Amino acid sequence: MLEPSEWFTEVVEDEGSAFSLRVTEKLHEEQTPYQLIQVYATAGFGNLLVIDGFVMLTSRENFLYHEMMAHPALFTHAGPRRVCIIGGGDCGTLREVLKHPGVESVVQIDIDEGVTRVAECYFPELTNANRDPRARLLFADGIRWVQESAPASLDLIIVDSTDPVGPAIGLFSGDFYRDCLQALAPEGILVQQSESPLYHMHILTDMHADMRRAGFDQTRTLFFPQTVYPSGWMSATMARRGGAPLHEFRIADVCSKPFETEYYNADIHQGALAQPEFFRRALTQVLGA
Ligand code: AG3
Repeated sequence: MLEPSEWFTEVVEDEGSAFSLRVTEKLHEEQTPYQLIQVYATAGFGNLLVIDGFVMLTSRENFLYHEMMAHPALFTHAGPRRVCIIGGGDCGTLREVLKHPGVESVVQIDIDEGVTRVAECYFPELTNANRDPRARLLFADGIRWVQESAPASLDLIIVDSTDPVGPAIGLFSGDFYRDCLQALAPEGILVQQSESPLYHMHILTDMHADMRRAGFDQTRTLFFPQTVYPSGWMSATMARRGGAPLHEFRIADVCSKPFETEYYNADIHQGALAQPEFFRRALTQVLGA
């Protein structure tokens, strides 16, 4: 028998599944005005960040998610200079974006300052680029910030949020996508974490449909493994109005990128663009041919 107190478990009731990590110590617990933040030390995955009972990241594998939230979109855009990250308080996505020398400014807007303070303490490898003069950290409502941002002032908007429950719910909506579109410059790209293709097809198809209705005429989902989120399979969805097709990217620049990654490279990017059959069928049904 497992001793339950030694394991952190995230249960997905609807799917009859769960994922557990053996924990050795609870390092932190804090109820912020927005959510419950917990940090555990684990036996095999380094530190574990949990928000409202959902696994956010571990020291060991967060490169998978953070690299795939940042680099494919950055290398799809012809020359991204002005980037904003909605959510992302742990700063893992920010760190990846700052690796791009062509990026001139990154504004990160997370509603909960508590996440960043906890990351500074327990995941310093994610926050150690924060003093980069190109980075600006705001703790505010990202939906309002995008609404109020100057038209055509951004090249890339990355939505690195929690699941579409709690504070993140408004980030999965047509109104938010419309505001993103007005904030994006021509050729600008929106990329958003879009959950598991195995467990959350409805979130994915709704997202594509809502993005199209908001005025983006191209949407494209990237698939990648994610070892600690429900089902182990994750996705991110890009949207753009006009511009080159979203399955084209600066492959030569990826091959000669002046920085290191753990997972991302040109083959991975190409592979992440491959569309599973069930996914293709579901999208055709929702969007038409
Ligand atoms: N953002 C995506 C979290 C999704 C996890 N869902 C879950 N465990 N049910 C993570 C933030 C990392 N920067």
